[in-house]
Amino acid sequence: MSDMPSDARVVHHGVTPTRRIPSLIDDVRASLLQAPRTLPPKYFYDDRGSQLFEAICETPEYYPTRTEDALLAQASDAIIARVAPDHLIELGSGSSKKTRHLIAACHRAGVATRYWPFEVSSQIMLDAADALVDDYPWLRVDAMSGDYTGGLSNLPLAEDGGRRLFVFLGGTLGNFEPEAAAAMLDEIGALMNPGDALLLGLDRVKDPGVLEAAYDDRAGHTAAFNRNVINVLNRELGGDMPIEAYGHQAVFNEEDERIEMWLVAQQAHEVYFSALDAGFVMQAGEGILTEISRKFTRQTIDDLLARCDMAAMDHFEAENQAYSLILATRA
Ligand code: AVJ
Repeated sequence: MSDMPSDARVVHHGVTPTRRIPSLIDDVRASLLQAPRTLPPKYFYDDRGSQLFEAICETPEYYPTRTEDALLAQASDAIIARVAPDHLIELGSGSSKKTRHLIAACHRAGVATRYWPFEVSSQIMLDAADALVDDYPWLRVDAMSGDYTGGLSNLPLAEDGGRRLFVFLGGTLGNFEPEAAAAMLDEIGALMNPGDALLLGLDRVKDPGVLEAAYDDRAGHTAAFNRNVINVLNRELGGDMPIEAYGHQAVFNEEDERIEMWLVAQQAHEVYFSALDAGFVMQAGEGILTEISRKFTRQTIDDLLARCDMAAMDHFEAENQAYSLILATRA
């Protein structure tokens, strides 16, 4: 595989949303000022929140990240042998730590793929891209900055007929309600030509005790991660939400097969946001749903794919069916 001059090897693209992405003020007006109170989980990830998430991934209880990483290390050669992608397009690539398994497999197989990370935190993405092109002299990275909840149809993907492998890891699709998850897969499907594939990482249903512990680790990182969103609201909206008045709760909702993270008011209090010139009264015991993390079975995975005209061509499972990597194609 021919080496490329370094300077052309990381290209940075800004991606314009195809639809308006609600602002924090929009989301607070729409879903926090009145009951039932919810907040989209994307607001967890300020600098402190991202640090806390890294700490969560190191806890003994939170198994998804390390389990997916180990499964990728095992399955990457088979995935690359099956797809041999000309383009590897990743949604929410973060630090691309896990994707390295796929790029290393391309290297071993002599597949000179082109890597297209799509990430909202540009600096993390560009730093990862620089490290990758240092390690793989043949690799070109087209780093796309933007928010995938704003739509995918503006992605500047090469229209060269090359085979595409879309990658969506981390179980993040589990944070979407069923409708939104299907809409997301439909958008990815619209960019898939015959022979293209999607690699999806999804967490599996298991013992509720194991699941609840994974979202309420003994070190308290998840509780701090959850409560940190109050700091985000107060800082960004000039709020006076009393963080000490909120407890962290993680419950496995058996009916919907999902973890629910809640901030629960320990005592009644008023909240006011100067940026909105509005507020609300929290009752003692009242909760704010700050994240859902859906857990899947083989059946619910196949149902979700079928609903989006996709089907699994390969399904890699971790030990005890603890986690799944699905290689899907358009049906
Ligand atoms: C990274 C979004 C997949 O839902 O498991 C970790 C985030 N929340 N602990 C998940 C998270 C609480 C995580 N995702």
